[in-house]
Amino acid sequence: MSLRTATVERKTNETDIKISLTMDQVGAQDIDLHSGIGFLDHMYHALAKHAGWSLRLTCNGDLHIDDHHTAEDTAIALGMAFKKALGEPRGIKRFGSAYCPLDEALSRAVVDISGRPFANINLGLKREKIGELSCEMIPHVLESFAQAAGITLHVDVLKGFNDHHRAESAFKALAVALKQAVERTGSNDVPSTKGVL
Ligand SMILES: [Mn+2]
Repeated sequence: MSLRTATVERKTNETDIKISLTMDQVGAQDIDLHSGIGFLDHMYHALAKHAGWSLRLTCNGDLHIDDHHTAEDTAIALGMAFKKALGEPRGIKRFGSAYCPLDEALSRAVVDISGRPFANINLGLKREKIGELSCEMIPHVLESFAQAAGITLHVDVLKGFNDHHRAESAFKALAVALKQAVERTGSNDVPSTKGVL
């Protein structure tokens, strides 16, 4: 079985991003995140940790403007890395779903490694920002990831008073759902009635 790993470099006038992602980590996970936005690093850390990934990310973005390009572009680059690491989706479970709580908050994530990008994200955040990350960017990060990864993604925060908890439980649920969806079945089958994804 080959190790599913990818590196992505994505440079625009707004951001300069380098990512390395390993899905099938053997031994201790190596997670090192420097997006320039602390709370975004915290969310990507939760995602990597609970998906079982090793993930290194650096971003030199135009944070003197605001957080928008950095949040969006790191999510796109991460989605690209996910897709590249996964390669042709053969011999995987394809579907994944998970509920994750964080204290009073509870989130549900459902994924389909479908090859058809779609996201429906309902986080119900009420603050303007968490740390230096605008709350409006948090669902957009998940949408951008799904778009670039070519996956169908539904994420709903079902309960929770604290916005930090709501967001973090959503990323944890996504992590667990993704881990399940990319799990190897031991076959070499394309998990689709169409024979192609
Ligand atoms: Mn936290």
